[in-house]
Amino acid sequence: MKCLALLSICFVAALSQKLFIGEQVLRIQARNEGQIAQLRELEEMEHLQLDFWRSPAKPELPVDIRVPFVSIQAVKVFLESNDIPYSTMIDDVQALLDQEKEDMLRARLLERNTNSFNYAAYHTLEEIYSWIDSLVSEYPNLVSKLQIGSSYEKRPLYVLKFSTGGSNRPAIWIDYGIHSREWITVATGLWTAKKIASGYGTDPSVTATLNKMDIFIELVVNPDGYVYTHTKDRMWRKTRSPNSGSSCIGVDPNRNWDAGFGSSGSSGNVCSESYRGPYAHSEVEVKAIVDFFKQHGNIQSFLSLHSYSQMLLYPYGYTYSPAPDDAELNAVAKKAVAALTSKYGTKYTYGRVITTIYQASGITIDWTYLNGAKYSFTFELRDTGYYGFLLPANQILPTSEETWLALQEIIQHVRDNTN
Ligand code: BPX
Ligand code: ZN
Repeated sequence: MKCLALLSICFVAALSQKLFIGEQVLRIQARNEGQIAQLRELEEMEHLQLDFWRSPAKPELPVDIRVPFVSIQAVKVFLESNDIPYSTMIDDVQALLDQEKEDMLRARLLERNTNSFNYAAYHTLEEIYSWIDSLVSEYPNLVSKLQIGSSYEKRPLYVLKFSTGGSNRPAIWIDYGIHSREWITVATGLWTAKKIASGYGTDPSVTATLNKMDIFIELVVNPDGYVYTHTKDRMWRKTRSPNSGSSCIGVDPNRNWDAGFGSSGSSGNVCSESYRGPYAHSEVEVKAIVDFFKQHGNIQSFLSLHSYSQMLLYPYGYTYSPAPDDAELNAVAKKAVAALTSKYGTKYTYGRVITTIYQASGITIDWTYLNGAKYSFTFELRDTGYYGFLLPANQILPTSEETWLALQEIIQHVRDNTN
Protein backbone atom coordinates (compact mmCIF):
# COMPACT_ATOMS: atom_id res chain seq x y z
CA MET A 1 0.00 0.00 0.00
CA LYS A 2 2.92 2.33 -0.57
CA CYS A 3 0.78 3.59 -3.41
CA LEU A 4 -1.51 5.55 -1.10
CA ALA A 5 1.11 8.16 -0.41
CA LEU A 6 1.79 8.59 -4.11
CA LEU A 7 -1.69 7.95 -5.37
CA SER A 8 -1.50 10.22 -8.37
CA ILE A 9 1.76 8.73 -9.62
CA CYS A 10 0.75 5.11 -9.02
CA PHE A 11 -2.76 4.86 -10.41
CA VAL A 12 -2.87 7.73 -12.74
CA ALA A 13 0.47 7.41 -14.47
CA ALA A 14 -0.06 3.67 -14.87
CA LEU A 15 -3.14 4.44 -16.93
CA SER A 16 -1.40 7.32 -18.74
CA GLN A 17 -3.94 9.63 -17.23
CA LYS A 18 -3.47 13.37 -17.46
CA LEU A 19 -2.01 14.90 -14.29
CA PHE A 20 -2.96 18.31 -12.93
CA ILE A 21 -0.06 18.81 -10.55
CA GLY A 22 0.33 22.42 -9.45
CA GLU A 23 -2.79 23.50 -11.31
CA GLN A 24 -5.24 25.92 -9.73
CA VAL A 25 -8.72 27.19 -10.46
CA LEU A 26 -8.93 30.97 -10.11
CA ARG A 27 -12.20 32.77 -9.52
CA ILE A 28 -12.23 36.18 -11.14
CA GLN A 29 -14.73 38.92 -10.44
CA ALA A 30 -14.67 41.52 -13.20
CA ARG A 31 -15.64 45.03 -12.10
CA ASN A 32 -17.13 46.16 -15.40
CA GLU A 33 -17.63 45.44 -19.10
CA GLY A 34 -14.11 46.66 -19.86
CA GLN A 35 -12.61 43.97 -17.65
CA ILE A 36 -14.93 41.39 -19.23
CA ALA A 37 -13.44 42.37 -22.58
CA GLN A 38 -9.93 41.95 -21.16
CA LEU A 39 -10.85 38.47 -19.91
CA ARG A 40 -12.11 37.60 -23.40
CA GLU A 41 -8.66 38.54 -24.69
CA LEU A 42 -7.14 36.22 -22.11
CA GLU A 43 -9.42 33.46 -23.42
CA GLU A 44 -7.92 33.95 -26.89
CA MET A 45 -4.35 33.36 -25.69
CA GLU A 46 -4.10 29.71 -26.65
CA HIS A 47 -0.47 29.26 -25.59
CA LEU A 48 -1.53 29.67 -21.92
CA GLN A 49 -3.61 26.46 -22.18
CA LEU A 50 -6.36 27.89 -19.98
CA ASP A 51 -9.56 25.98 -19.33
CA PHE A 52 -12.42 28.41 -18.76
CA TRP A 53 -14.83 26.57 -16.45
CA ARG A 54 -17.07 29.62 -16.66
CA SER A 55 -16.51 32.03 -19.52
CA PRO A 56 -16.67 35.82 -19.29
CA ALA A 57 -20.31 36.85 -19.70
CA LYS A 58 -21.45 39.77 -17.60
CA PRO A 59 -19.78 41.49 -14.65
CA GLU A 60 -22.18 39.98 -12.07
CA LEU A 61 -21.06 36.44 -12.91
CA PRO A 62 -17.64 35.22 -11.79
CA VAL A 63 -15.22 33.78 -14.34
CA ASP A 64 -13.51 30.55 -13.25
CA ILE A 65 -10.33 29.39 -14.99
CA ARG A 66 -8.30 26.24 -14.50
CA VAL A 67 -4.70 27.34 -14.96
CA PRO A 68 -1.78 24.99 -15.69
CA PHE A 69 1.18 25.38 -13.35
CA VAL A 70 3.38 27.00 -16.00
CA SER A 71 0.80 29.71 -16.72
CA ILE A 72 -0.15 30.70 -13.17
CA GLN A 73 2.44 33.46 -12.93
CA ALA A 74 1.47 34.96 -16.30
CA VAL A 75 -2.25 34.91 -15.51
CA LYS A 76 -1.81 36.52 -12.10
CA VAL A 77 0.41 39.24 -13.59
CA PHE A 78 -2.24 39.85 -16.27
CA LEU A 79 -5.00 40.15 -13.67
CA GLU A 80 -3.03 42.31 -11.26
CA SER A 81 -1.71 44.67 -13.91
CA ASN A 82 -5.28 45.20 -15.12
CA ASP A 83 -6.58 45.59 -11.55
CA ILE A 84 -8.99 42.65 -11.97
CA PRO A 85 -9.91 41.07 -8.60
CA TYR A 86 -9.47 37.32 -8.19
CA SER A 87 -9.24 34.63 -5.57
CA THR A 88 -8.11 31.01 -5.51
CA MET A 89 -11.12 28.72 -5.89
CA ILE A 90 -9.17 25.44 -5.99
CA ASP A 91 -5.65 25.62 -4.69
CA ASP A 92 -4.53 22.13 -5.78
CA VAL A 93 -6.54 20.47 -8.54
CA GLN A 94 -4.54 17.23 -8.42
CA ALA A 95 -5.16 16.82 -4.69
CA LEU A 96 -8.92 16.92 -5.32
CA LEU A 97 -8.58 14.37 -8.13
CA ASP A 98 -6.54 12.05 -5.88
CA GLN A 99 -9.24 12.30 -3.23
CA GLU A 100 -11.93 11.57 -5.80
CA LYS A 101 -10.07 8.49 -7.03
CA GLU A 102 -9.56 7.23 -3.49
CA ASP A 103 -13.26 7.77 -2.68
CA MET A 104 -14.24 5.75 -5.75
CA LEU A 105 -11.91 2.86 -4.90
CA ARG A 106 -13.14 2.74 -1.32
CA ALA A 107 -16.79 2.82 -2.43
CA ARG A 108 -16.17 0.01 -4.92
CA LEU A 109 -14.63 -2.22 -2.23
CA LEU A 110 -17.60 -1.57 0.05
CA GLU A 111 -20.05 -2.35 -2.76
CA ARG A 112 -18.32 -5.68 -3.37
CA ASN A 113 -18.30 -6.56 0.32
CA THR A 114 -21.93 -5.66 0.90
CA ASN A 115 -23.18 -6.60 -2.57
CA SER A 116 -25.13 -3.34 -2.79
CA PHE A 117 -25.04 -0.29 -5.01
CA ASN A 118 -23.80 2.92 -3.40
CA TYR A 119 -25.70 5.93 -4.74
CA ALA A 120 -23.35 8.22 -2.82
CA ALA A 121 -20.39 7.33 -5.06
CA TYR A 122 -19.31 8.12 -8.60
CA HIS A 123 -19.28 5.19 -11.02
CA THR A 124 -17.68 4.16 -14.28
CA LEU A 125 -19.71 3.71 -17.46
CA GLU A 126 -19.36 -0.06 -17.15
CA GLU A 127 -20.80 0.04 -13.62
CA ILE A 128 -23.62 2.31 -14.77
CA TYR A 129 -24.56 0.10 -17.71
CA SER A 130 -24.69 -2.96 -15.46
CA TRP A 131 -26.75 -0.99 -12.91
CA ILE A 132 -29.23 -0.20 -15.71
CA ASP A 133 -29.75 -3.92 -16.28
CA SER A 134 -30.30 -4.56 -12.59
CA LEU A 135 -32.89 -1.76 -12.40
CA VAL A 136 -34.75 -3.26 -15.34
CA SER A 137 -34.74 -6.71 -13.75
CA GLU A 138 -35.87 -5.31 -10.42
CA TYR A 139 -38.85 -3.46 -11.98
CA PRO A 140 -39.67 -5.48 -15.11
CA ASN A 141 -43.28 -4.29 -15.34
CA LEU A 142 -42.33 -0.63 -15.19
CA VAL A 143 -38.83 -0.10 -16.54
CA SER A 144 -37.32 -1.12 -19.85
CA LYS A 145 -34.10 -0.33 -21.68
CA LEU A 146 -34.07 1.08 -25.22
CA GLN A 147 -31.05 1.61 -27.40
CA ILE A 148 -31.47 4.81 -29.43
CA GLY A 149 -28.16 4.58 -31.27
CA SER A 150 -24.41 4.25 -30.82
CA SER A 151 -21.79 6.80 -29.88
CA TYR A 152 -18.92 7.81 -32.17
CA GLU A 153 -16.76 5.13 -30.51
CA LYS A 154 -19.60 2.61 -30.92
CA ARG A 155 -20.84 2.48 -27.35
CA PRO A 156 -24.57 1.85 -27.04
CA LEU A 157 -26.75 4.86 -26.21
CA TYR A 158 -29.28 3.59 -23.68
CA VAL A 159 -32.53 5.17 -22.56
CA LEU A 160 -34.61 3.96 -19.63
CA LYS A 161 -38.33 3.94 -20.31
CA PHE A 162 -40.74 4.16 -17.37
CA SER A 163 -44.21 3.20 -18.50
CA THR A 164 -47.34 1.60 -17.07
CA GLY A 165 -48.90 0.97 -20.48
CA GLY A 166 -51.01 2.90 -22.96
CA SER A 167 -49.86 3.76 -26.44
CA ASN A 168 -47.54 6.66 -27.10
CA ARG A 169 -48.57 8.51 -23.97
CA PRO A 170 -47.39 12.10 -23.50
CA ALA A 171 -43.85 11.90 -22.21
CA ILE A 172 -41.19 13.60 -20.14
CA TRP A 173 -37.53 13.27 -21.10
CA ILE A 174 -34.65 13.74 -18.64
CA ASP A 175 -31.00 13.51 -19.66
CA TYR A 176 -27.69 13.62 -17.84
CA GLY A 177 -24.02 13.64 -18.73
CA ILE A 178 -24.14 15.50 -22.06
CA HIS A 179 -20.96 17.27 -20.91
CA SER A 180 -18.79 14.44 -19.70
CA ARG A 181 -16.94 16.19 -16.89
CA GLU A 182 -20.22 17.12 -15.19
CA TRP A 183 -20.22 13.90 -13.15
CA ILE A 184 -22.69 15.07 -10.54
CA THR A 185 -25.46 15.05 -13.15
CA VAL A 186 -24.94 11.35 -13.93
CA ALA A 187 -24.83 10.37 -10.26
CA THR A 188 -28.03 12.38 -9.68
CA GLY A 189 -29.60 10.61 -12.65
CA LEU A 190 -29.08 7.15 -11.14
CA TRP A 191 -30.58 8.22 -7.83
CA THR A 192 -33.52 9.83 -9.64
CA ALA A 193 -34.21 6.79 -11.82
CA LYS A 194 -34.29 4.61 -8.71
CA LYS A 195 -36.58 7.14 -6.98
CA ILE A 196 -39.04 7.02 -9.87
CA ALA A 197 -38.96 3.22 -10.17
CA SER A 198 -39.50 2.67 -6.46
CA GLY A 199 -42.06 5.51 -6.28
CA TYR A 200 -44.64 3.90 -8.50
CA GLY A 201 -47.33 2.57 -6.19
CA THR A 202 -45.77 4.16 -3.11
CA ASP A 203 -45.39 7.87 -3.94
CA PRO A 204 -48.76 9.39 -4.94
CA SER A 205 -47.21 12.01 -7.21
CA VAL A 206 -44.99 9.56 -9.11
CA THR A 207 -47.93 7.17 -9.35
CA ALA A 208 -50.26 9.82 -10.77
CA THR A 209 -47.64 10.85 -13.31
CA LEU A 210 -46.93 7.31 -14.51
CA ASN A 211 -50.62 6.52 -14.75
CA LYS A 212 -50.88 9.25 -17.36
CA MET A 213 -47.43 9.75 -18.89
CA ASP A 214 -44.20 7.96 -19.75
CA ILE A 215 -40.79 9.07 -18.56
CA PHE A 216 -37.59 8.57 -20.57
CA ILE A 217 -34.19 8.93 -18.94
CA GLU A 218 -30.81 8.95 -20.71
CA LEU A 219 -28.22 8.70 -17.95
CA VAL A 220 -25.11 9.26 -20.06
CA VAL A 221 -25.69 11.22 -23.26
CA ASN A 222 -21.96 11.39 -24.02
CA PRO A 223 -20.52 7.99 -23.04
CA ASP A 224 -17.27 8.38 -25.02
CA GLY A 225 -16.50 11.59 -23.18
CA TYR A 226 -17.54 10.03 -19.88
CA VAL A 227 -15.15 7.09 -20.30
CA TYR A 228 -12.44 9.56 -21.31
CA THR A 229 -12.92 11.55 -18.08
CA HIS A 230 -12.41 8.34 -16.11
CA THR A 231 -9.40 7.04 -17.99
CA LYS A 232 -7.51 9.92 -19.62
CA ASP A 233 -8.57 13.46 -18.81
CA ARG A 234 -10.97 14.29 -15.97
CA MET A 235 -11.70 17.69 -17.53
CA TRP A 236 -13.02 16.48 -20.89
CA ARG A 237 -16.30 18.19 -21.89
CA LYS A 238 -16.99 17.52 -25.59
CA THR A 239 -17.69 14.43 -27.68
CA ARG A 240 -14.74 12.36 -28.94
CA SER A 241 -15.25 12.64 -32.69
CA PRO A 242 -12.20 13.83 -34.67
CA ASN A 243 -12.15 17.10 -36.62
CA SER A 244 -10.71 16.88 -40.09
CA GLY A 245 -7.52 18.85 -40.56
CA SER A 246 -6.95 19.33 -36.83
CA SER A 247 -5.53 17.38 -33.92
CA CYS A 248 -8.19 18.91 -31.65
CA ILE A 249 -10.93 16.41 -30.83
CA GLY A 250 -14.62 16.74 -30.24
CA VAL A 251 -17.68 18.93 -30.60
CA ASP A 252 -19.67 20.67 -27.88
CA PRO A 253 -22.92 18.66 -27.90
CA ASN A 254 -24.73 21.63 -26.36
CA ARG A 255 -23.93 23.85 -29.39
CA ASN A 256 -24.66 21.24 -32.06
CA TRP A 257 -28.48 21.45 -32.27
CA ASP A 258 -30.43 22.96 -35.13
CA ALA A 259 -31.69 26.04 -33.26
CA GLY A 260 -29.84 29.20 -34.20
CA PHE A 261 -26.99 26.88 -35.14
CA GLY A 262 -23.82 28.78 -35.98
CA SER A 263 -24.84 32.19 -34.69
CA SER A 264 -23.08 33.95 -31.85
CA GLY A 265 -22.89 31.96 -28.65
CA SER A 266 -20.87 29.10 -30.12
CA SER A 267 -17.44 28.76 -31.66
CA GLY A 268 -16.27 27.84 -35.15
CA ASN A 269 -12.82 27.03 -33.78
CA VAL A 270 -12.43 23.24 -33.65
CA CYS A 271 -10.14 23.56 -30.62
CA SER A 272 -12.68 25.55 -28.58
CA GLU A 273 -14.62 23.95 -25.72
CA SER A 274 -17.78 25.37 -27.33
CA TYR A 275 -17.03 24.24 -30.90
CA ARG A 276 -20.40 23.82 -32.61
CA GLY A 277 -19.36 21.12 -35.08
CA PRO A 278 -19.31 21.19 -38.91
CA TYR A 279 -23.11 21.19 -39.25
CA ALA A 280 -26.20 20.82 -37.03
CA HIS A 281 -26.69 17.32 -35.57
CA SER A 282 -23.25 16.23 -36.81
CA GLU A 283 -22.73 14.38 -33.53
CA VAL A 284 -24.34 10.95 -33.50
CA GLU A 285 -25.12 11.34 -29.80
CA VAL A 286 -27.22 14.43 -30.62
CA LYS A 287 -28.73 12.94 -33.77
CA ALA A 288 -29.88 9.87 -31.84
CA ILE A 289 -31.94 12.07 -29.49
CA VAL A 290 -33.29 14.17 -32.38
CA ASP A 291 -34.47 11.04 -34.20
CA PHE A 292 -35.99 9.55 -31.07
CA PHE A 293 -37.73 12.82 -30.21
CA LYS A 294 -39.25 13.18 -33.69
CA GLN A 295 -40.25 9.55 -33.93
CA HIS A 296 -41.93 9.70 -30.53
CA GLY A 297 -43.85 12.83 -31.41
CA ASN A 298 -45.40 13.40 -28.00
CA ILE A 299 -42.60 14.60 -25.70
CA GLN A 300 -44.13 17.47 -23.72
CA SER A 301 -41.24 18.21 -21.40
CA PHE A 302 -37.50 17.98 -21.98
CA LEU A 303 -35.14 18.39 -19.02
CA SER A 304 -31.40 18.46 -19.66
CA LEU A 305 -29.01 18.48 -16.73
CA HIS A 306 -25.65 20.23 -16.48
CA SER A 307 -23.37 21.45 -13.72
CA TYR A 308 -22.24 23.78 -12.23
CA SER A 309 -23.71 27.20 -11.27
CA GLN A 310 -27.00 26.45 -9.46
CA MET A 311 -29.40 27.73 -12.08
CA LEU A 312 -32.68 26.67 -13.64
CA LEU A 313 -32.92 27.89 -17.23
CA TYR A 314 -35.45 27.91 -20.04
CA PRO A 315 -35.43 29.08 -23.70
CA TYR A 316 -34.04 30.87 -25.48
CA GLY A 317 -30.27 30.88 -25.54
CA TYR A 318 -29.78 32.03 -29.12
CA THR A 319 -32.09 35.04 -29.25
CA TYR A 320 -33.22 37.85 -26.96
CA SER A 321 -36.83 37.41 -28.10
CA PRO A 322 -38.80 35.87 -25.26
CA ALA A 323 -40.30 32.46 -25.94
CA PRO A 324 -44.10 32.48 -26.48
CA ASP A 325 -44.49 30.65 -23.14
CA ASP A 326 -42.04 32.86 -21.27
CA ALA A 327 -44.43 33.83 -18.47
CA GLU A 328 -45.53 30.27 -17.77
CA LEU A 329 -41.98 28.89 -17.90
CA ASN A 330 -40.88 31.62 -15.51
CA ALA A 331 -43.66 30.72 -13.07
CA VAL A 332 -42.79 27.02 -13.23
CA ALA A 333 -39.09 27.76 -12.69
CA LYS A 334 -39.93 29.98 -9.76
CA LYS A 335 -41.87 27.30 -7.90
CA ALA A 336 -39.34 24.61 -8.79
CA VAL A 337 -36.48 26.67 -7.38
CA ALA A 338 -38.45 27.48 -4.22
CA ALA A 339 -39.01 23.75 -3.64
CA LEU A 340 -35.34 22.99 -4.25
CA THR A 341 -34.16 25.67 -1.83
CA SER A 342 -36.58 24.50 0.87
CA LYS A 343 -34.54 21.32 1.39
CA TYR A 344 -31.05 22.56 2.31
CA GLY A 345 -31.15 26.28 1.55
CA THR A 346 -29.20 25.89 -1.70
CA LYS A 347 -29.64 29.12 -3.66
CA TYR A 348 -30.57 28.97 -7.33
CA THR A 349 -31.09 31.68 -9.90
CA TYR A 350 -33.52 31.12 -12.75
CA GLY A 351 -34.58 32.69 -16.02
CA ARG A 352 -33.99 32.59 -19.76
CA VAL A 353 -30.60 31.19 -20.82
CA ILE A 354 -29.53 34.32 -22.69
CA THR A 355 -30.27 36.76 -19.86
CA THR A 356 -29.32 34.49 -16.96
CA ILE A 357 -25.97 33.12 -18.14
CA TYR A 358 -25.01 34.12 -21.63
CA GLN A 359 -25.91 33.88 -25.27
CA ALA A 360 -25.59 30.26 -26.39
CA SER A 361 -26.66 29.00 -29.83
CA GLY A 362 -27.40 25.49 -31.01
CA ILE A 363 -28.40 24.39 -27.52
CA THR A 364 -30.52 21.38 -26.63
CA ILE A 365 -33.49 23.06 -25.01
CA ASP A 366 -33.96 25.66 -27.76
CA TRP A 367 -34.31 22.86 -30.30
CA THR A 368 -36.65 20.77 -28.13
CA TYR A 369 -38.79 23.83 -27.33
CA LEU A 370 -39.03 24.83 -30.99
CA ASN A 371 -39.97 21.25 -31.86
CA GLY A 372 -42.88 20.90 -29.47
CA ALA A 373 -41.59 20.24 -25.96
CA LYS A 374 -43.13 23.28 -24.34
CA TYR A 375 -41.65 22.53 -20.92
CA SER A 376 -37.96 22.55 -21.83
CA PHE A 377 -35.56 23.35 -19.00
CA THR A 378 -31.88 23.04 -18.19
CA PHE A 379 -30.57 22.61 -14.67
CA GLU A 380 -27.10 23.70 -13.68
CA LEU A 381 -26.57 21.68 -10.49
CA ARG A 382 -24.20 22.40 -7.57
CA ASP A 383 -22.02 24.06 -6.74
CA THR A 384 -20.94 27.61 -7.22
CA GLY A 385 -17.56 28.73 -6.03
CA TYR A 386 -15.94 25.78 -4.23
CA TYR A 387 -15.45 22.62 -6.28
CA GLY A 388 -17.06 23.28 -9.66
CA PHE A 389 -16.92 20.10 -11.77
CA LEU A 390 -15.03 18.31 -8.97
CA LEU A 391 -17.97 18.13 -6.58
CA PRO A 392 -17.11 15.66 -3.79
CA ALA A 393 -19.14 12.45 -3.71
CA ASN A 394 -20.53 13.30 -0.28
CA GLN A 395 -22.71 15.91 -2.04
CA ILE A 396 -24.35 13.40 -4.41
CA LEU A 397 -27.24 12.53 -2.08
CA PRO A 398 -28.11 16.07 -0.96
CA THR A 399 -27.85 17.30 -4.56
CA SER A 400 -30.13 14.48 -5.76
CA GLU A 401 -32.67 15.08 -3.00
CA GLU A 402 -32.96 18.83 -3.50
CA THR A 403 -33.06 18.49 -7.29
CA TRP A 404 -35.83 15.92 -6.98
CA LEU A 405 -38.07 18.50 -5.30
CA ALA A 406 -37.63 20.82 -8.28
CA LEU A 407 -38.17 18.01 -10.78
CA GLN A 408 -41.36 17.04 -8.99
CA GLU A 409 -42.73 20.59 -9.26
CA ILE A 410 -42.02 20.66 -12.98
CA ILE A 411 -43.40 17.17 -13.56
CA GLN A 412 -46.60 17.93 -11.64
CA HIS A 413 -47.12 21.09 -13.64
CA VAL A 414 -46.60 19.20 -16.88
CA ARG A 415 -48.95 16.44 -15.78
CA ASP A 416 -51.67 18.92 -14.78
CA ASN A 417 -51.35 20.90 -18.02
CA THR A 418 -51.14 18.07 -20.55
CA ASN A 419 -54.08 16.23 -22.06
C1 BPX B 1 -26.71 25.27 -20.41
C2 BPX B 1 -27.84 25.11 -21.18
C3 BPX B 1 -28.07 25.93 -22.25
C4 BPX B 1 -27.15 26.92 -22.55
C5 BPX B 1 -26.02 27.08 -21.79
C6 BPX B 1 -25.81 26.27 -20.71
C7 BPX B 1 -24.63 26.46 -19.88
C8 BPX B 1 -23.64 25.36 -20.08
C9 BPX B 1 -23.03 25.47 -21.46
O1 BPX B 1 -22.31 26.44 -21.72
O2 BPX B 1 -23.28 24.59 -22.28
C10 BPX B 1 -22.56 25.48 -19.01
C11 BPX B 1 -22.00 24.11 -18.59
O3 BPX B 1 -22.96 23.28 -18.03
O4 BPX B 1 -21.49 23.44 -19.70
C12 BPX B 1 -20.94 24.21 -17.52
N1 BPX B 1 -19.96 25.12 -17.72
O5 BPX B 1 -19.13 24.96 -18.62
O6 BPX B 1 -19.94 26.05 -16.91
ZN1 ZN C 1 -22.67 21.48 -19.29
